[in-house]
Amino acid sequence: MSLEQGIGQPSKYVGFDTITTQIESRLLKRGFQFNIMVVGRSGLGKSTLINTLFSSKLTESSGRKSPTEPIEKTTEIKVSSHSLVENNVRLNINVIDTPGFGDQINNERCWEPLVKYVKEQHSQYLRKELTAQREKFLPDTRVHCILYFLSPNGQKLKQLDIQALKKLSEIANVVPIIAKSDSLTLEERSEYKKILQREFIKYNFNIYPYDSEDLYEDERQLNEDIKSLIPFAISGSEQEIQINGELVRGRKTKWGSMNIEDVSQCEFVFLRDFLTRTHLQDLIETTALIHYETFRSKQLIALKENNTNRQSAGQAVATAAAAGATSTNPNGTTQNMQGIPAANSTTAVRM
Ligand SMILES: Nc1nc2c(ncn2[C@@H]2O[C@H](COP(=O)(O)OP(=O)(O)OP(=O)(O)O)[C@@H](O)[C@H]2O)c(=O)[nH]1
Ligand SMILES: [Mg+2]
Repeated sequence: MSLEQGIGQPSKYVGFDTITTQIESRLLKRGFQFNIMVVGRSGLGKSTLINTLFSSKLTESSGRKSPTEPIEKTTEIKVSSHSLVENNVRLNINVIDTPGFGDQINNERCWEPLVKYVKEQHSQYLRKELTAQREKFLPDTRVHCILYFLSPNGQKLKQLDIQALKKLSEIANVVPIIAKSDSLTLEERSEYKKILQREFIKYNFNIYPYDSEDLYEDERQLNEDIKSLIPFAISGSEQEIQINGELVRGRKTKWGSMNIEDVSQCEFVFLRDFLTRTHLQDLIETTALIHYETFRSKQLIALKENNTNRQSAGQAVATAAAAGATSTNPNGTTQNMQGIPAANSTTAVRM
């Protein structure tokens, strides 16, 4: 059988070019899911930034309303779900707010619960995907983006941040940011940025966005521009203040006021545009096609190997039993129906 191929134009209008609108209306009906996690040391403004990013109150930050109020910390992984609508597009956002680390007596491996959380979401998705009668649209709780907060101290990375960044960037899209950048002068900020960019190269972190053969020239250029900006130097604020008679999101101090949306003062707007206007879909897609796919193939290969080992051990037991030897269980591990280890939920997750 031969297959002839050619590109041609139908002699009259057929209408399949409307497929893009058909896809769009279906997607609009379903809405989009975006899961974002904030990670970093205590008190760097994680909860505050999340509220600043999506212009609505999404998480409780510890910003005090009066000096008598105690400073509240985020003490466990908290997931909150929100639905935002803009021009008919519904974006469902899960914000994963995490306890700030670094202030315990022993900070060793304090990022582990976060790594475990990310992997658990992959594992849950895989188990749902493998059930015989799976849902039409699997609920997606996989972490699409991790905003990693770095202290505005102008120094090289500390051991804790090196290890956390290494571990997290292996399993998710990590975007580092310089928190509370209002505490740095513009010169300090640009110097600090260079130090951090050199550190990222030195430690070979897999920082998002990634190079890919599939990118068009303009996308490649955009990614290069973004990479030169990362880590974004940002400030957050939940309050609106008056600057030149206008109400803006900003911070008012004894020395003056700053408008966090003013790009000459901080890079918050670049971060927001990057997350929402240019890379939202890519963050979601990269999570599915790279991070989840890597997890999935590792799990399935391990499962296959396990089954092969079990079979050969079973055969050995049968042979031994036939020969009169005592039998032992060839595999001591507990597995569910598909053999995917159940997510071990010792992490406190409040939904
Ligand atoms: N100067 C300055 N202060 C900020 C900024 N963002 C937040 N803050 C203040 O820093 C304090 C801590 O903010 P949070 O958002 O609760 O910090 P967090 O990282 O969530 O803290 P933990 O949950 O304890 O880890 C609050 O008083 C905020 O008002 C910022 O960009 N600049
Ligand atoms: Mg917090």
